[in-house]
Amino acid sequence: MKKIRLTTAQSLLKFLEQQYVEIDGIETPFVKGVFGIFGHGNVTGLGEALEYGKTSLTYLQGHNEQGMVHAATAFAKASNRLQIFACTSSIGPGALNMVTGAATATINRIPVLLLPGDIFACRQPDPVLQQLEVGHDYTISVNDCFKPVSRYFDRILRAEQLMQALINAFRVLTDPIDTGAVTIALPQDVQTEAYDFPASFFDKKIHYIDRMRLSTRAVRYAVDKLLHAKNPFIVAGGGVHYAYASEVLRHFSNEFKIPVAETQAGKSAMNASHPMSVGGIGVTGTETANKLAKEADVILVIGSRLSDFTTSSKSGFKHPSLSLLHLNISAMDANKMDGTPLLGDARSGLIAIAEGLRAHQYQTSMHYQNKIQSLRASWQREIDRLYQLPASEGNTQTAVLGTLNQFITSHDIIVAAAGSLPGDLHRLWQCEKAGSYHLEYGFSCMGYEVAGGLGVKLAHPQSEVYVFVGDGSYLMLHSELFTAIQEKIKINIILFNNQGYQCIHHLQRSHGSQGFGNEFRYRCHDTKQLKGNPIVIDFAKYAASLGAMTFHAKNTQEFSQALINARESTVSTLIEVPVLPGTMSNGYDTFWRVDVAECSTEHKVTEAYQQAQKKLNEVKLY
Ligand SMILES: Cc1ncc(C[n+]2csc(CCOP(=O)(O)OP(=O)(O)O)c2C)c(N)n1
Ligand SMILES: [Mg+2]
Repeated sequence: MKKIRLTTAQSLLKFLEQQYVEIDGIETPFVKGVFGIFGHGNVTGLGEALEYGKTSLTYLQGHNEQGMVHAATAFAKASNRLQIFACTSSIGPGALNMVTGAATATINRIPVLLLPGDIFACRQPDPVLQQLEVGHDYTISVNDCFKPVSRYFDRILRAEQLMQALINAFRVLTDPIDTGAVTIALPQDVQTEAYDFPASFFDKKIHYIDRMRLSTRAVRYAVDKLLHAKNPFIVAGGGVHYAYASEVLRHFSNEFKIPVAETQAGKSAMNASHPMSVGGIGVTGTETANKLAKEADVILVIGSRLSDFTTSSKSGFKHPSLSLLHLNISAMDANKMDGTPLLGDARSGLIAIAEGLRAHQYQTSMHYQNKIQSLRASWQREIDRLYQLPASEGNTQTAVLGTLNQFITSHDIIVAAAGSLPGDLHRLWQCEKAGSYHLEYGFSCMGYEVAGGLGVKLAHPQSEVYVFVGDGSYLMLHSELFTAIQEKIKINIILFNNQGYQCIHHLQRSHGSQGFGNEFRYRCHDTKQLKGNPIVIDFAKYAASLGAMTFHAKNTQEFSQALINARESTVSTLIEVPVLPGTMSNGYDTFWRVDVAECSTEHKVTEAYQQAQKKLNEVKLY
């Protein structure tokens, strides 16, 4: 047997280069590169392998470990999970900074390979700098925190273990059902140890992503349910994108005249101008979608995790004899809310169901179609109203979005994650091209936005990328803006400055609070609360100091000009727009369960509690 003598770190990189995925006959090299921040625990291990190993993998320097994992996650999501980045960190805090990123990837079912450094396997330098000492169990290190947030976890205690670990890691990373963060903890001594690896371990390997076809029984069942439906309704989730089913779905809904609503992950599967597109569903959904969902007798959920935001905390689907069908490759998702699983991928499943419906020349009634059109028209009027909402004292958030929606083209990609923007975008944003809307709303992780913009741009260098971010999220984490500047990878940041965590401020005030702890104000001496003057942060100056081209845009005119200048810029840009707090849009025909204190000295809280209790009666229990 031919052998190659390499360190664990060197062999790991050599293996990564040889992994490919293939879907529908198209082959893609799976690992694009490695993000890293060095320290003890990786600099002399993986660091040496990256420097001298003649690897073809791109190395990018990260600037916050969480940020680099978000960038890697956004890259993989924007690559439809066909390409990933690995992330290497030092031990201790460097490693743990990746845990939130790991959870974000896992919850959104996005592959990312994490390679945290770990304490010495030989245990001789003990305790090493940054080592957690667990007196009762010496097998534990901080990296055990990755276990619940990883879809696969391993720790390499001997070089030869790497082979089995990597085979498992790539099984999970390339599995569309099971994918998420994969963590291979690499003790710092083992990274540097050499082993005679069999040469065959480094042969090219293709991971085939075969489409899961619906059984004929399942197709018959779905067709029969839809044929007997009066008000059928489709919910399109992220699975539609991953299965490349957007075109098929657009044809399907048009042919049978079935309305399609989208989850945050599914949005842009339909084009907004499509006559059967009814926009976002659920807590952040449109009035059209939520009204239709309430009355639908058959709901076909395609590729969705069916989170509480989608189901309006299980109060959104109200038909007394509702049939809930799940077209999904994941049995876990397909059984949610006691629905009927249709196990198959979105594209082949829709094609099979369409054949069955076509044979019966099925279409929904004219009455239903007219209703859809009239709801669509009234929602368009609401979008127009919100997109032009004036305010004498400044900009409303929805009007700023209106300007953006007009300026941004279908070749551009928008990125957002947390705060009040995801709600407004899900409700109002009109997109035409699949993949032009990139929202991280599984974890809604503040700090994803800027890093996510970098990841999306790495996947789509030809597109102009626009990051929409609140001041709170930006303050929390924007380190990868520096990475974008360093790498001359241009992203555009639109920073909505409303001086606080305003969506939470809004949420608490609608549940009996006077407003507490959410605005960016100085502490007030009298009340001892954060009720003093607002704190003015010059975000444009702050980003300019990193090398970005920046703009302050006080009004629509300045904003429109800044957008034109930003588009022409070759370096990353940041446009800071002041927006009035509380000018986000509200919910339409929906409910989000946020439990309220059962007893309180404040009567507004007890009132809110009573109201919430009433609403709970509408929630279906499973
Ligand atoms: C990492 C993280 N911490 C806390 C939260 C809870 N949270 C959700 S939105 C939000 C405030 C966001 O503020 P900002 O980015 O300024 O957006 P705005 O609500 O003002 O539009 C908070 C604290 C979160 N989603 N993620
Ligand atoms: Mg804010």
